[in-house]
Amino acid sequence: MNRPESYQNSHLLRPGNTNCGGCGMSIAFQMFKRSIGDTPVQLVLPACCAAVAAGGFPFSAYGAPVLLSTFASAASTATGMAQVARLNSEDIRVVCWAGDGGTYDIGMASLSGAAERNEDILFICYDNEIYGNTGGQRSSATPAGAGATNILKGKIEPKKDIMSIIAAHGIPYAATVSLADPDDARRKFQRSIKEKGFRFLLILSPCPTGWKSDPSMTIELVRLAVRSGLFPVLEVENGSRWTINVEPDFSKDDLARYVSLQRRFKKSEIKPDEMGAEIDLKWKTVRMLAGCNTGV
Ligand SMILES: Cc1ncc(C[n+]2csc(CCOP(=O)(O)OP(=O)(O)O)c2C)c(N)n1
Ligand code: SF4
Repeated sequence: MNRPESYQNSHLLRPGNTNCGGCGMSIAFQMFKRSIGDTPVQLVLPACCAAVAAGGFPFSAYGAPVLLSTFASAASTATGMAQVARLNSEDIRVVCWAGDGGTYDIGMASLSGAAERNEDILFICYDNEIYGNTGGQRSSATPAGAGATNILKGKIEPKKDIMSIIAAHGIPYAATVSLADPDDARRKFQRSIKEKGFRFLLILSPCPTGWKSDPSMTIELVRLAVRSGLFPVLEVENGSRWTINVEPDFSKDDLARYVSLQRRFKKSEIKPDEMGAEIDLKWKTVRMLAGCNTGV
C-alpha cells in the first residue's frame, strides 16, 4: 500500500493513536520528531504504553520502522539493529523509547551492558513514574509520597537516582529533558541524535491517567517539578562533566501546587515538607557532581 504523502515523515507518533489526552509521552514524541527533522530513525519499543499506541497502517502507525522487544532485551535489540546499519553503511539512528519500568527496573541489565560497551544507540526513557500500561503500579522511579495501584498509602522509598547510575558508565552524553523548557529540550534532542556512542535521555512525562491530574496541566506539572527542584534539568558529558541547565527556585509554593494538582499524593503520609528535605539532599549531590559547572 502506498502511504499518502501527508503521512510520510511528518510524525513519529501520528494523530489517531491510542494514548490518553494530555499524555506527557505523546508531547515528548512530538518534540523529539520536530527537533530531529528528517533524520532517519528506527525505534525499539519494549512493553509500555508506547508499544500499544500505534494503530492501523499507514494512518496511525508510527512514522518509522518499529521493533517491539521484551523489556529485558530492548537495549540489546537496539544494539543489533545499530550494528547491522553500520555493517550496511546505512545512516540510520537507532532509538530505544522506553518507560521507566523498562529503564529503571526490568530493562536495566541490557541497558547497563549496552552503555558499558558504548553501543551506538540513543536510549530515551519517558518517565511517568509508574507502570502506566498495566494500571499504574509503582516502579523504582515513583517518588516518595506518591500512591500507586499496589501501594495505596504512598511510596516510602525515594526515586532511584538513574542519572548517577547511567553517568557512572562514562557514556558520551546523558541529559534530563524538561517539556516545559522547549529550547533546552530541542538542543538535547538534536545533540543526542547526532552524537556517536551510547546516549541517554530522561524525560519527565506526566501521565494524567495514573497521576490523576487534569490533562491540560501536563506542561504545568513539569514546570512545577523543575522549579521546585524535584526534577533537575542537567546534562553529563563523558560521565564526568555535569552541567546544571535550569536553576530551580526551590519554591515551597510550587512544590505544594505540584502535589495538589495530582490525586496520587492524596493519601500520602509523606508531606511536602518531607519532600522538601529529599529535594535538598538530591541537590547537594547534583551540586557536588556539577562543581561550579553551571550552564545557566
Ligand atoms: C517481563 C514482563 N513483565 C510484565 C509485563 C507486563 N507489562 C506490560 S507493559 C507493563 C508496564 C510498563 O511500564 P513502563 O515501562 O513504566 O511503561 P508505561 O506502561 O508506563 O508506558 C507491564 C508490567 C511484560 N510485558 N513483560
Ligand atoms: S496511561 Fe499514562 S503514559 Fe500511558 S498513554 Fe495514558 S497518559 Fe500516557
